[in-house]
Amino acid sequence: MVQPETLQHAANAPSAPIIAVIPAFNEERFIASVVLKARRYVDHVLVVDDGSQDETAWLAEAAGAEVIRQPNGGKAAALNNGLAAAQARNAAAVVLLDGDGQHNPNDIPRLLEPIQRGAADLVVGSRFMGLPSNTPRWRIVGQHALTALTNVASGVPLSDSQSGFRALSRRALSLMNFTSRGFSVESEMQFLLRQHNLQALEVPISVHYDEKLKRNPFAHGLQVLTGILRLVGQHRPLFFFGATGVIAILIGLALGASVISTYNMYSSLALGTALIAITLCIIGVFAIFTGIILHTIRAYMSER
Ligand SMILES: Nc1nc2c(ncn2[C@@H]2O[C@H](COP(=O)(O)OP(=O)(O)OP(=O)(O)O)[C@@H](O)[C@H]2O)c(=O)[nH]1
Ligand SMILES: [Mg+2]
Repeated sequence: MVQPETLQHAANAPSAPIIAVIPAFNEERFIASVVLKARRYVDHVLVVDDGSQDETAWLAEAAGAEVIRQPNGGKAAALNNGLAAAQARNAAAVVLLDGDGQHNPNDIPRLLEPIQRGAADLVVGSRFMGLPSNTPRWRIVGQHALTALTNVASGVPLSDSQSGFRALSRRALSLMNFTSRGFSVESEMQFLLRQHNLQALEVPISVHYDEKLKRNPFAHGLQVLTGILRLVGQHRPLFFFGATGVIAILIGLALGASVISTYNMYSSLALGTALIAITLCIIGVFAIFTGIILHTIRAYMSER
């Protein structure tokens, strides 16, 4: 049964509501309790269900959520539509949380607080700020690796770049539109923070990993990794192509030096190595020029 104070909270919803957006795909075991608990802290809950084959949508609605149904397009597409719907409903702030029970809705006020006092545009619930959790150790290693890569690539440091439990200000809501497909969407937010000069903060959250694995963790990690590389090319081409070019040139020069020293010692030319060295230097120069051109185009487009 829906708690009376929950209904009262919804009835008193202000004209600019706080909205929770929950992407959910085949989450019938958890979605109703996540929605009910979230409703204690927000004015409206939007569940984005794209083609679940179970009772996710029905249960979410029965628990008091508005359900957006769409063809399956992955988590990023679900979030894009959920955030657009929240914006259309004039949201003052949005909380993103997962529908699989890993996030604790009781943490929602802690995420919203910095937004409500105007201290941040994006608040990330970090699993690595001291609160206890039963995250398996190997997952922690993977999460730290992806966080380190996202931090270096985006230039925005966070302790947990992969957490899906987040709160967004109205300003962030208007600027977050993801081009990622699937699970690199959290990393993309970090690139967008930098692009739009948004302020980020982290607060501690607890998480629960009691369920068995849903997908191959290596395939999942690889998908996020390729997503991050794509984002670097899109958002920081000078960094991406420039660094690649410099590395290629340095390797080419090292090989070239070894060709010269071999020639000086034995008077014999290592033709194969020399060709590789020259090719690497040419590729390096091209990469740097590509980075400069893409960077210039990007700067020109963002000025318009
Ligand atoms: N609408 C929608 N939701 C999705 C899709 N894929 C994942 N989700 C939801 O996004 C949330 C996070 O997805 P998970 O599969 O739990 O990803 P994760 O938490 O990184 O991985 P685990 O640690 O294995 O749980 C959950 O609520 C999922 O139901 C999708 O294609 N469409
Ligand atoms: Mg999950």
